[in-house]
Amino acid sequence: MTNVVTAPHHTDAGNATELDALVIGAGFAGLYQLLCLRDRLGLSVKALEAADGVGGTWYWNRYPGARCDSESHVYWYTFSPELMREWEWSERYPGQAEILRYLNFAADKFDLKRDIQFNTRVTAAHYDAAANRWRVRTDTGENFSARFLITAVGCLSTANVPNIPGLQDFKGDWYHTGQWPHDGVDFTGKRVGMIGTGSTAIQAAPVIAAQAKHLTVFQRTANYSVPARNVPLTPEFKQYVKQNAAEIRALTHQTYNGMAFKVSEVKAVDTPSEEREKIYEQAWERGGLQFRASFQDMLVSQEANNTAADFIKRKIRSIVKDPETAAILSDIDHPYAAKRPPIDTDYFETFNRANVSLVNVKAAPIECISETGIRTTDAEYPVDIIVFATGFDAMTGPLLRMDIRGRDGVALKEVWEEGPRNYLGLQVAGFPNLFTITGPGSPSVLCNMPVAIEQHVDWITDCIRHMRAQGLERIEARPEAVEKWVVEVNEAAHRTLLPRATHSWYLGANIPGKPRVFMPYAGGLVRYREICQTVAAEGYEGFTLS
Ligand code: N01
Repeated sequence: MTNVVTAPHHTDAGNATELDALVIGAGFAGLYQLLCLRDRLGLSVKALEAADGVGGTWYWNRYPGARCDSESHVYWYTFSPELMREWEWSERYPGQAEILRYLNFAADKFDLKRDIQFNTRVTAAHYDAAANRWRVRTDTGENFSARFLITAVGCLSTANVPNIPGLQDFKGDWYHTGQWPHDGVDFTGKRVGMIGTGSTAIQAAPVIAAQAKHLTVFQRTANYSVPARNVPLTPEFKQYVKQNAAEIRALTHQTYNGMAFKVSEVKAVDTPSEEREKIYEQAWERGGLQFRASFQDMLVSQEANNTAADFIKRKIRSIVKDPETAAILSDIDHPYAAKRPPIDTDYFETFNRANVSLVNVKAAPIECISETGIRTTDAEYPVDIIVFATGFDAMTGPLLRMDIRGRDGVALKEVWEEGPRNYLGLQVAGFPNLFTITGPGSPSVLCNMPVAIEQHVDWITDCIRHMRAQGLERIEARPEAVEKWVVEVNEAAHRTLLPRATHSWYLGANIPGKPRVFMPYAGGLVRYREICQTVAAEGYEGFTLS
């Protein structure tokens, strides 16, 4: 840690709303945390939410084609058998609007909205050591004071609009996919330029192309994608989910990433090529993220990974008719699934449409945005609408945009200057009673998020219950436990091929100036859950409680 600054604490706490706990955010994580603290522990608690409704990610990401990559029967809360019985998904992968309906349904069922203050963004949270309370300030000018502060701010909620010169002069309309207008965007008759080829762009491109006059996709880094094969759920499958909800839940607790499929025990490198091809072909037909579970060694052996990468690249070249476009799309420079692997509905097929073109901005980078279009170093592309599918300042971004300060006014920004440092992804040394749900250093984005979220919320709730039972008022990660955990997170990542995608947002590489640190914990949810359970069982080892 360098340049520790001391800042004044909030002292104007006189008019503050006093609470036992404050939750920041009302998405999947915030809603469940609010419920646990209020209804299970009986605390006075409030959630503050910047949006005017619940939903988090699914409130903001309303871009065309927005849909979850996890299958619906594992993308929900599992803490309430009743809720699982009452809700029924309609498709294999739930769409944005349906997930938002679901989260509203859950919030209403448990009467959570009465304790959520909407249209309220937390701007600062300072720890007051003398009072052992968090002093929280909002953009509405209100003050709150709470013993426990829990961030449920999401991992991908700080939109990244790249700083491309000229944007302010653009005469058309532009949108970031993560801040999409609620009444939609009409692309009819429009020339659209979309920047980016991540999961978002891959979902959006086919839908935009179907409506726009012309879609130009600006690709910097070519990306893999596997067909999603989305379908409406049959009555039989819905029945199966209802009858087996508990077993499905149990399975998601036994897998590396909280999905309901296990990774094959077979190694790609030990499988004859004909047999391997057959397995990939079946996985391609089945569709979805399960493709990466085809072989045990896919994410740890470059040789094994090459077999998957080659298979997908051949698929791209067989789908895309124009050889030059196919070559640019399949010129992928990182191991398969080392960046978050997208799944799609007709993404590569979209490039066979007469109204779609691809621009390789690795070869000729975007230079600026003019009044009428996007200019690269070798051409100008006139567009009426620009869609920034350019991702997020992931994981640390949503935390660091708040002015969070711990003991002695030390800013989280300073402590994390060289990358996130915490214990179990749950607590930062010097920031007592602050918990970060699915923060960096936890499995989070490498998992099916609701499973990772429930694990964190349950752990935090149990911890606070324990403290109250023991008459304890403060929990704080020990610096030496943080040191060890940072090493563990780093080593877990390097046991895999994940850090080899050097431009991925897992590493913070998409944000200029952001430290290159592999942020999520890659050791798997099963191992992580065990570690967290052991820590709690052994009296919260690595934490100081007082
Ligand atoms: O963002 P990304 P995303 N000039 O960062 C490009 C989740 N998600 O919104 O790779 C030109 O992956 C950038 O290029 P490069 C999921 O976890 C989930 O697509 O940096 N291009 C890249 O192509 C996902 O991983 C679902 O070279 C620029 C793209 O923009 C995460 O959200 C659906 C650029 C950004 O890709 C983020 O996905 C969608 C520039 N200046 C997303 N700046 C589900 O289904 C950036 N790019 C649940």
